[in-house]
Amino acid sequence: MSQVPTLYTFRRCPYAMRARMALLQAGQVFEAVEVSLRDKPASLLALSPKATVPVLQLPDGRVIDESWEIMRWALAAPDAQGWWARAQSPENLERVRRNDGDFKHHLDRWKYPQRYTGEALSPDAHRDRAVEVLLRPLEARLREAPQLGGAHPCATDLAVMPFVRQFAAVDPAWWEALPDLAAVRSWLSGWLVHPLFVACMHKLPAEGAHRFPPRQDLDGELSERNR
Ligand SMILES: N[C@@H](CCC(=O)N[C@@H](CS)C(=O)NCC(=O)O)C(=O)O
Repeated sequence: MSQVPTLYTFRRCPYAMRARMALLQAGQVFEAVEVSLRDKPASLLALSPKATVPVLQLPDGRVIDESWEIMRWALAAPDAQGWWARAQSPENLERVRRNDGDFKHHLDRWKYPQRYTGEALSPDAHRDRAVEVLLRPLEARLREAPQLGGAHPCATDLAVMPFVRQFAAVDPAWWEALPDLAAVRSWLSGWLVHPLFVACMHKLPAEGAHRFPPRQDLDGELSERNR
C-alpha cells in the first residue's frame, strides 16, 4: 500500500474538486487516480461499493468516501489556520447543507433537462429556485465579508465554490447579466484564479496513480501560503 493517501477522483466532479482543494490547502501529499465514471476501476468498487468519487484511501487502510469527510480529515487536525473551525458555524454548516441539497437538486435539473423529463417545474424555474435557495443568501453574506469564512476563506468556501462555478457555466451570458449577485460573482471570479483551484484542476493522465499535483504546480504562491 502507498505511503501517502490515494484519492480516487474525477477532474470535473465538484465534490472531488472540494476534496482536492482541501488536501492541497492542508499541504497533504497524495496520489491521485483519475476515474472514468463510465468505467470505474475494480479497486475503487472494492473500497467503496457506493462507487462515487471522491474516495480517499489512507495508508493504514481506512477509507473515506464522502467529500465533506475527506475535507474534515485533511483540515480538522491540526487546524492552525482555522479553515475547518470557521466552517463549523451554524450558518456555514447550513450553507453546505443547502448546497449539497436543494441547490444541487435544482442545478442538475437546469443543467441537464434531458435527464429529468416529467418535472413539474421548467428548467428555468429550477434555475430561479437555485438562486433563491443558495445564491441570494450567499450574496447577503458576501456583501458583509469577502469570504464565507469571513476575512479569510474556510472549508465552506472550498465546498460551495465548485457548485457555484458549475451553475455560472450553464449560461455565462445570463450569469454575467444577473442583477443583485455582484458579490457572489466577484467571490467566484477570485476563486477561479485562486492557486488552490488552479492547482486542483491539474490534468492527470487517464491511467495509473500520480503524485498530485506535480511539484511544479506546488511552487510559488501555494507553497508560500502553507509555510
Ligand atoms: N455525497 C457524495 C457525492 C459524490 C458524487 O455524487 N460524485 C459523483 C460525481 S460528481 C459520482 O461519483 N457519481 C457516480 C456516478 O456518476 O456514477 C460526496 O460528497 O462525496
